[in-house]
Amino acid sequence: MTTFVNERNGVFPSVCSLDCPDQCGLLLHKEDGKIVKIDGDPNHPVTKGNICNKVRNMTARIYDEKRLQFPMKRIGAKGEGKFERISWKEAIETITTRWKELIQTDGPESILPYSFYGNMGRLSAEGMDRRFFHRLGASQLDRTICQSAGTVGYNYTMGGSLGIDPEDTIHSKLIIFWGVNAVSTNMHQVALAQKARKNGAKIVVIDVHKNQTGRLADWFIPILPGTDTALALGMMHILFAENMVDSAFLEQYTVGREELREHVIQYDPVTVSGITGVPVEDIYKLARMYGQTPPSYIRIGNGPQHHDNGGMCIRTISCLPALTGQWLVKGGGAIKGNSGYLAINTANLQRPDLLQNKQTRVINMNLLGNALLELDPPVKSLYVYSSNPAVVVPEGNKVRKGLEREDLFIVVHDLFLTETAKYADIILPATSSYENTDLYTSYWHHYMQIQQPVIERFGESKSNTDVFRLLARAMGYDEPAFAETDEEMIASAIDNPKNPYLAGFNYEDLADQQYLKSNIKPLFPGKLSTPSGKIELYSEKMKEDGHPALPTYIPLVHDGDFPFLFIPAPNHNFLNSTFSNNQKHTSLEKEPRLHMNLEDASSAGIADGDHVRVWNHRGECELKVSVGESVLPGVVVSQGLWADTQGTKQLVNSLSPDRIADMGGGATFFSGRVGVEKIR
Ligand SMILES: Nc1nc2c(c(=O)[nH]1)N[C@H]1C(S)=C(S)[C@@H](COP(=O)(O)OP(=O)(O)OC[C@H]3O[C@@H](n4cnc5c(=O)[nH]c(N)nc54)[C@H](O)[C@@H]3O)O[C@H]1N2
Ligand SMILES: Nc1nc2c(c(=O)[nH]1)N[C@H]1C(S)=C(S)[C@@H](COP(=O)(O)OP(=O)(O)OC[C@H]3O[C@@H](n4cnc5c(=O)[nH]c(N)nc54)[C@H](O)[C@@H]3O)O[C@H]1N2
Ligand code: SF4
Ligand SMILES: [Mo]
Repeated sequence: MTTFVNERNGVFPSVCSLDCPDQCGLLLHKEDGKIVKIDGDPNHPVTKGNICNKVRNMTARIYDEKRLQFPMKRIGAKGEGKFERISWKEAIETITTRWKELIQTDGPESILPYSFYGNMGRLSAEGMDRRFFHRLGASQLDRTICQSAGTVGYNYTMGGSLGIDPEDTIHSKLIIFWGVNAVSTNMHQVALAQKARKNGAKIVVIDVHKNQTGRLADWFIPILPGTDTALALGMMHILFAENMVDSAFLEQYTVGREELREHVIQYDPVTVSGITGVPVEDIYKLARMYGQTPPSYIRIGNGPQHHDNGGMCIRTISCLPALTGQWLVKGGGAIKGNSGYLAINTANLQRPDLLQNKQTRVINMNLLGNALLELDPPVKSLYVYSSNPAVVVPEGNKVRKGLEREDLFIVVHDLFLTETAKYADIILPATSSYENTDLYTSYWHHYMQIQQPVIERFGESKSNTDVFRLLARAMGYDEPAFAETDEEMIASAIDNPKNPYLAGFNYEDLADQQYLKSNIKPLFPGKLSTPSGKIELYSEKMKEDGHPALPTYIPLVHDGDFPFLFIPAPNHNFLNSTFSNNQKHTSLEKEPRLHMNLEDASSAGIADGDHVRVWNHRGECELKVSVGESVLPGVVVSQGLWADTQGTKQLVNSLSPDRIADMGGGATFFSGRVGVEKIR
């Protein structure tokens, strides 16, 4: 095992553990045992030494005086935030004693793990934890909060999370950022696009908000939320009508081209303009640009799929490159997500066999509020790690009401006393990723990376894998799966005979080289994992699953008679709710804002800088308004998951719906409606 912990001074390789597609290579500068500076690793083939401000300022977070150092137990009311130090021994005993009782009285499914990718390390996020809860027979969590609707939609068309190599996008001549705030959320894609632009490429941004990404576009196209499917269908209408499709590609590599050609006749530009708010002439201009500018590349973002109709939307957009045959051109095609290339051996890692074929219930993480308040038989214990559900989950008021339940035994493992941790009975301190060994696989670029521990564990903090090893021992689980070291877990996870892109990968090479690129090859010529082996413009499978077989625009669900569609998107200096409790990062971000169109503001008597109440049938927030032209009339946008700095008044998820998207059990954060009024 390699570790740099004992070296007091020097520069050590690392990888960014945050849930961000770029997964940068880092260099940690150590002085006297502490990290004093974090840089990008110039040797990383894609991220090339550049990193974002969030992580440049990461030392302010990992050495924040608020960081948790010891296990604690609650001594105040739930949510109040009063705790007292206890030992690890007492913490583990309290947890496992309660769980053993619950297993006797209520059964193992009364226990629910709740986690996401607060640390993208595969061992931390889905390793020993999964083994443990499988062995216990706990309720299973369906981890649907992020990209699942879009992933399922993309898979109907393309058969897997496979796009192009982002390194090839420097060859693109047209780059469409479609519902992705790439300047904040995928900065190295922007750097590649800028390179392409120097060679003459045009950058088009399609978004509901002219944010920093829209501002750098050659052409920004504002669109009404939840209507992108219609825009893509309008483009198809014109591509077919004006014969800009690649018939040879369609014939060889797709199914359903004739059905699609007939089907899109109804999506004429006038109709599509009425739905999307995009002017007719712009729909023509976009379609012609797309049809006549090879190589064209679409970076498909998470925004359009966080809607009621999000799965179908991504399914539809992902048909476009096939129409123009872009998959055969270097720098042409799309990326929604690329995790398929680095797919590891999850059976080895997560050991679902430890469930012994028990059919335990599965709970959609977007429905946490319902799960805690309404489920029968009830959830009696919640174990939260690598996630902050009190802030990030839709219908936040329901979630927090559920967390308040006196009979719910809550454990939270985190680096900080998050909003969620305030409700815990037991709090466990977590290490930062720089203190652990872990395996990282990007969902955008094609590199696998390793983290070896660089600094000592902070206080008495422990990694996710170590906590689950302790819990397993205290529960009396003696399977060898719980004795494996982190290195053994990485080695067996990399060994995935089912994934040809990882052929030949092994632990030794990874530890030695730090970065390993998957053995990618172009998708075409080749056979996809769709039922037909081709790109499915028409999908029989979708019909079986209850969806229209052809790409179809389905309007958002009616969400009450409130005048505005409310888009609570991520911001630049936080990562979801991470950093919202670090002074350095909040001061960079200043304060949460509500962006509102000038027309709407004037008719409501609201001026720039006013404080407004934003409300609906789910809850309310108080925000400061930015009046301008960055959103269309009828749309309001707030960026960032601000933690509770002023009571619950800035928790935007108090307003977002917990309806489930059309596919993948996905979230619909951006399909809620609100009213806005000035606070006098
Ligand atoms: N700085 C920063 N980086 C991050 C994150 C963060 O919080 N902050 N979060 C990370 C995570 S977990 C993820 S999943 C990714 C997400 O990153 P992105 O893929 O960029 O997704 P979002 O930021 O959710 O939304 C992208 C854009 O979609 C727009 N949008 C909303 N609804 C619609 C619509 O109906 N149509 C169109 N065309 N646009 C729409 C929003 O205005 C926003 O600009 O970023 C990761 N990186
Ligand atoms: N309104 C609105 N809500 C959203 C979104 C949105 O765009 N708008 N985006 C959604 C999306 S895409 C996502 S992915 C989710 C993300 O939601 P979460 O996964 O909850 O993400 P974070 O808020 O970053 O919280 C991660 C937590 O994990 C902790 N953590 C970090 N590393 C470790 C570790 O190694 N061990 C343990 N035990 N803890 C650790 C951090 O300190 C932090 O408190 O939010 C969703 N919520
Ligand atoms: S958050 Fe993203 S851009 Fe910033 S250092 Fe991490 S991987 Fe790189
Ligand atoms: Mo996400």
